[in-house]
Parts: sequence; structure tokens; C-alpha cells
Amino acid sequence: MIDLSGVNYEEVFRRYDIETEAKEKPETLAAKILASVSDAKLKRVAEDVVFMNYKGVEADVKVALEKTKPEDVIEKGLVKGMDVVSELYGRGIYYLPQVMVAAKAMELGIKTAESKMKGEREMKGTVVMHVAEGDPHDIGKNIAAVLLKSNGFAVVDMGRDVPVDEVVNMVEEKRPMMVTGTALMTTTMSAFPRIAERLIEKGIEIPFVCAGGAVNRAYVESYPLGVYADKAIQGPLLASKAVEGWNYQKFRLMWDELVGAHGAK
Ligand code: B12
Repeated sequence: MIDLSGVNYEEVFRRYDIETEAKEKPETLAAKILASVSDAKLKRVAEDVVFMNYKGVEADVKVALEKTKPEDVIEKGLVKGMDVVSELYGRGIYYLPQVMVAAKAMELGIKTAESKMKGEREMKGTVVMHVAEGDPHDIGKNIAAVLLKSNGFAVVDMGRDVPVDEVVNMVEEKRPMMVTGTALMTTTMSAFPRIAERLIEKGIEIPFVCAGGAVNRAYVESYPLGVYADKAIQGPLLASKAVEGWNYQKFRLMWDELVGAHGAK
């Protein structure tokens, strides 16, 4: 008979595969990702998004705004928080309901920050914005719209899930100096080349700034008019160059210098 009395089962039955696959707690992951946010008030704002504190986010954004400009409260606080939410969702720790409440907190935070932005009276030019047909992800587009408005551009915000025809018709009607599209789903990004093609057919050759997690620079530059952006903060810079008359070819040529230096990954 084998004597098992001295066996330490803790060691024998330790399943390292389960241990490494074990889901991390939201608090632990948030602490890791937000370690780079040194300002305590901005960190608090980011945590409001991560932990779905939609009741407290407006007050915390107001506190952060005392020392930090609205654009930074959005980018370095609210967007950072959504980065954590994306990670939690991607790892299966958060589910859609949590993401939706986090998105609501983010939206309230953006509205509070937006109210502190000083828009210039005289409009510099018009931008038509939309989220691709079939796509409900409008957080990034909303941030970009706020930043464009606060920098003095007139924004025609068509919202989310906008059919190709409606975008083309709106551009034809408003004659903006730039049109933008956001797509976060691989099933929706194909709307962009179709829009570009239709605009070209109509002889409208304005830069078409395309962004969102589903697209990358190579994809956006594979169809005419496409100019890639990956940060909302790049919007006003791109729009000001479009006002100067830059066409999409010039944007592509100058992209590394212009956009790459402004936060692109
Ligand atoms: C929040 C979220 C939602 C929310 C959206 C709320 C809202 N109002 O937007 C809700 C809960 C509704 C949702 C639903 C779904 N979602 Co979702 N969602 C996300 C999540 C977690 C975060 C997206 C986000 O807001 N990111 C933060 C914002 C700030 O990023 P952004 O929009 O890209 O914007 C940045 C840049 O792109 C840029 N930018 C954007 N627009 C513009 C414009 C201009 C002019 C400029 C200059 C810059 C710019 O600036 C921003 C940064 O500064 C992502 C995960 C992920 N990894 O992205 C999944 C994700 C996008 N969702 C996904 C899916 C599959 C869905 C669902 C289909 C799930 C389901 N089974 O039902 C549904 C959609 C159903 C439908 N068709 O209606 C997938 C898409 C997969 C794919 N490759 O196609 C993702 C990637 C999750 C995953 N890993 O699977 N979702």
C-alpha cells in the first residue's frame, strides 16, 4: 500500500494552464493599464468609465477640468478608461451590458467636457461626419465631432449606421471641404470604398478621412480619397489642411510628418 499521508496536494494538483487562463479582475487590469496616467483626477475620470460610474462621472470631469483642458480630459481620461473597457471586453471579462453602461458614462463625461470648450464664432469650414452603415459604434466619431466643433469647424453629424447613399447625398448638398467615416466592425468598413467611388463619379474629390478599429492606413489608402486617422485629436489638424486645399494625394504623401507626429500609433 502506498503511503499518501505526506503528499502535498496543493503542489501535485496545481493546474498551471487554468491558473494562467484565469480571468483577471477588472480592478487589477485597470490598475495596470492606467498606471501611465499620473494625474489623480484624470485617473479618477478614467476609472469612472471603467467601473461604469455614470452617476459620478460629471462631477469628476468638472474637478479634472479645473486644471486640465477639456481636450486632455477627454483623451487622457475618458478615452483611457474606454481603452480598459475594450481590453476587458476583448478578454471576456466584461460583457455587452457592462460595455453599454461604460459607454453611457463616457458620453456624459464628453458632454461635460464639451460644455467647457470655447468654439470660435467664425466657422473655418464644414465637415460631414458619419459612422458606417450597419455600425453602432459612435463614441470615437462623437469625440472627433466635439474636437472639430471646438476648433471652429461647422460639423454636419449624420450619426451612426448611415447608408452609403445618404452620405453621398449629404456631401453633394453641403459641399464640405472634408468628409469623415468611422467603422469599428469588419462587416461595415466596405462602405468606405463605395462612398469614395460614388463621390468620384459625381466629380467630388474632397479628402475622405476614415478611422475606427476596423480599418488601418493600408486599407484606407487602397481606395481613392481615403485619408487615415487613428486619433480624434488629429481631426482639427486634418480639417485645417483640407481648408488650405490639400487633396488626398498630398495628405498621403505628408501623412507621417503631419498625422504621425500627432499621436498616431
Ligand atoms: C463600446 C463598444 C460597443 C458599444 C458601442 C456604444 C457606442 N455608442 O459606440 C455597444 C455595446 C453598443 C457595442 C455593440 C456591439 N459590438 Co462593440 N465594441 C465596443 C468596444 C468595447 C469599444 C469601442 C469604442 O468605443 N472604443 C473607443 C473609441 C474612442 O474608439 P474609436 O471609435 O475607434 O475612436 C478612436 C479612433 O478610431 C479615432 N476616430 C474615430 N472616429 C474618428 C473620426 C475622425 C474624423 C477622426 C480624426 C478620428 C476618429 O479617434 C478615437 C480615438 O481618439 C469595442 C472593442 C474594441 N476593442 O474596440 C467593441 C467592438 C467594436 N464591438 C464589436 C462587436 C462585434 C459588437 C456587436 C456586434 C456585439 C454583438 N454580438 O451584438 C454589437 C453591435 C451590434 C449592432 N450591429 O448593432 C467588435 C467588432 C469586431 C469586428 N472586428 O467586427 C469589437 C471590436 C469587440 C470585439 N473584440 O469583438 N459595442
